[in-house]
Amino acid sequence: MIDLYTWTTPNGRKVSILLEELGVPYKVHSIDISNKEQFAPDFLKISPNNRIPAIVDHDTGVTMMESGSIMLYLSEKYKRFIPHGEHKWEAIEWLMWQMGGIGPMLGQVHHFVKYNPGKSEYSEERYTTEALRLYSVLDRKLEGRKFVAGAGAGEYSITDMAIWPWISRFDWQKIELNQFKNVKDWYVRIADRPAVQRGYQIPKFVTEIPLP
Ligand SMILES: N[C@@H](CCC(=O)N[C@@H](CS)C(=O)NCC(=O)O)C(=O)O
Repeated sequence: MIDLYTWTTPNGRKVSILLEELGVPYKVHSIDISNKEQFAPDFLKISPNNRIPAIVDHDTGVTMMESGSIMLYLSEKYKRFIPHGEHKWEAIEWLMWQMGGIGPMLGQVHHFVKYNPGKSEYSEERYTTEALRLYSVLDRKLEGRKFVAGAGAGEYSITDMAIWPWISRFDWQKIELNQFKNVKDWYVRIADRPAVQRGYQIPKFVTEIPLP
C-alpha cells in the first residue's frame, strides 16, 4: 500500500493521475498548503523540502518527495508508462524539461498573473513570455504525434502525465489554447481518460477539468 501526501495542485495531480492509471491501491493524505500544513514537523519527516507531493511505499519502505522522482520510481516499480530502449531517455528528457521549465515557469505565471496582477509588470511580462515560449516548444514536439515521447506517434507515459496538469491551468495563465493546436488536441485526448478524470479530483473536488 502506498500513502500519497498531496493537494489540489499540478504537482500533486501528476502523482494521483499516475496512481489512478496504474490502478494500484493507495491512501490519500490531504496536506492543505493554503493552511501551511506542509510545514508540520510530521510532514517534514516525509518531505524534507516541505512540499507536496510525497509518498511512503509500505511495500518497499521507500519514502520519497519530488514529483518527477516519484513518477520514475512508480513507473519502474510497476514497469508501466515508460517507453523502452532509446525512447525511455526521450521520456526522461521531456520529464526533466517539465520539471525544470514548465513547472517552475508556469508556477511563476500563477503567482504573478493569476494571484498578484499589477504588482510587477516586469515579472508578469517575463513569465508570460516564457510560458508562450514553452507552449510553442511543446506544440512543435507534438506535431504529428499523439503523445510527447515514445516510438511512432508516441506512447502515453509519465511524461504526458507530468506536463498535462500544468497545461490544465491554461486559463490561469491566460493562454489561448486554440493558438497551440497540437497542445490542445493532446490536452483534450488526455482529459478524456477516466483515470485522469479521477486523479484530477484528488484529494478533493475543486472544479471539473477545464476544457478549451
Ligand atoms: N519540484 C517539486 C515542487 C513541489 C511543489 O512546488 N509543490 C507545491 C504545490 S504544487 C507546494 O507544495 N507548495 C507549498 C509551498 O510553497 O509552501 C515537485 O515537483 O514535487
